[in-house]
Parts: sequence; structure tokens; C-alpha cells
Amino acid sequence: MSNPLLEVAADLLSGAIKVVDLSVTLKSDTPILQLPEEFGWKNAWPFSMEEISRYDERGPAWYWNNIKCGEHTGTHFDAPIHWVTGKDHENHATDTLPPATFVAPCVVIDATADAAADEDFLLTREYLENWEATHGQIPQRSWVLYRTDWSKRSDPESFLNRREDGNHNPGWDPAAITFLAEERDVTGVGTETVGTDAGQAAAQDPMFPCHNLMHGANKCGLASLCNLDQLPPTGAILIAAPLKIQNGSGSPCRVIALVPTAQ
Ligand code: 23J
Ligand code: MN
Repeated sequence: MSNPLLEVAADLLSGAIKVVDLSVTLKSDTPILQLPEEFGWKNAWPFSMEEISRYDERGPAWYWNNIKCGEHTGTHFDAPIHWVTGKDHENHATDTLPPATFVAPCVVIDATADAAADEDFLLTREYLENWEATHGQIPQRSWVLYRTDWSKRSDPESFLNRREDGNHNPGWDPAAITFLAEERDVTGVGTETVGTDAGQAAAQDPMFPCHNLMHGANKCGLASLCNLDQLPPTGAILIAAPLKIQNGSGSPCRVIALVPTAQ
């Protein structure tokens, strides 16, 4: 009888498998989504922290904080219940999703050049098919990570890229999402941008197509990822587990990848 995890443990020890952190730091200026005016009557809280004690008169031997933020803050998980199209699925919230959802292979679609040339670039089904012609079919259950190097915009202003007509960042053509959800049966998609959809996605048909179609198919999302440039196009394993918030629509989460150092 063999235990394949013992090999993983040995490879982690030797460095044959490395662990890459795909998460941003949560701090008060971590960029958060601002929705278009017509939806903006109530907004998500930015991250904030209040010290309870720090080895002082408030608590001589302990340091701890209160924290406050919206569910969709920083590097975070979108559960299917987040969208109206996903509201009737079973086990579709942060506390009820099957835990197997949180460990899955990942592929990385490098659209860096396209995003640099066009900040409103929309990734199409044809783009994915071309990727598959080089790298092979996207495996079932995969997380599909959309690399744009958007996370390298370290200034929140340029990351959100907000203008009078709304946000500008790359996103998806609806047919690409339908392809991934229906024909590849992925776990979900992950982006480097503040949300999984384009900045201008309120004007797409359907509006916010990644949210609408992914969650409609009971799939998940990851947003505000970083360090995708440290991942191979295929062959890594992603671990992304949201907090177990009762009936939660998502949560900040620490997303990490297991990456083979030599292939
Ligand atoms: C609510 C409405 C639109 C969007 C979002 C949330 C997100 O991006 C999110 O974090 O889920 S686009
Ligand atoms: Mn979200």
C-alpha cells in the first residue's frame, strides 16, 4: 500500500515542490471595488483594524486586533451564492461548499501582452482554444487563472483605474465563461483584478458575465490574486479555502499554489 502524500511531504522538505503565495496583504488601503453609480447606494467596507491590546495595560502578555471588512476584500473567494443566478444551487455558500472545492489543479492563461495593449481586453473562447492547442485541454475541476500582471499596479489608483465612465480592467467575453463552465467543468476562474469581471462589465450582455455565468453554473471565483508570474501554465495545485462564514457569499482568503520546481 502506498501513500502518495508521503511523496508530497518529502518533496516539500527537499524543495522539489515549492509553495507560492498568490495573496495580497490586507491593509487599510487594499483596493476594493466601487460599483457604478446606479448600484452604489451601499458599499463594501474597506479593511480596517483596531488594536485590542499589545503586551500592555490592556493585556500584558498578548497582542490581538479587531478587524472589519467586506466579504469581497483583497484576495478573496466568490461562492456561487454571490450571484442571483447561483442562488438556488445546493451547498453554494462559504460554509456549505464541499471542501474538495478548495484543493484543485490550476492552469494559467497568460494574457499579459493583450492586457498591456488594451486595458479593457476581453478574453474569448477562441483565445482559450488557442491556449489549449499549445498546452493541452484544461482539466476538469481546474481553477483557470487569468494572468494580466494587473497585480503589479501597486498604486491603488492605477489598479482600480477608475475614470468618469467607471473602472477599466480586463475581463471576459461571455462565451469564454460558458466554455469553461459547461465544456470544461472547471472549479472556477481567478483574476488579478479587483473582481473577476471586466471594469466595464456592467455594460456587457449579460451584465457581469463572469459572475452571472460562472455562479449560474455553480462555479466559484477568485479575485485580486498576485504572483501568477511564478506559476507554470499547467501542473500546479491551488489551495483556496474561504472562511466558514454561515451563508457567506465569499471571504478574504489566503490562496497558495504548490508548484513543482523542475519539470
Ligand atoms: C458585486 C457586484 C459586481 C461585482 C462584484 C461584486 C465583484 O467583483 C466581487 O467582488 O464579487 S463585479
Ligand atoms: Mn468577489
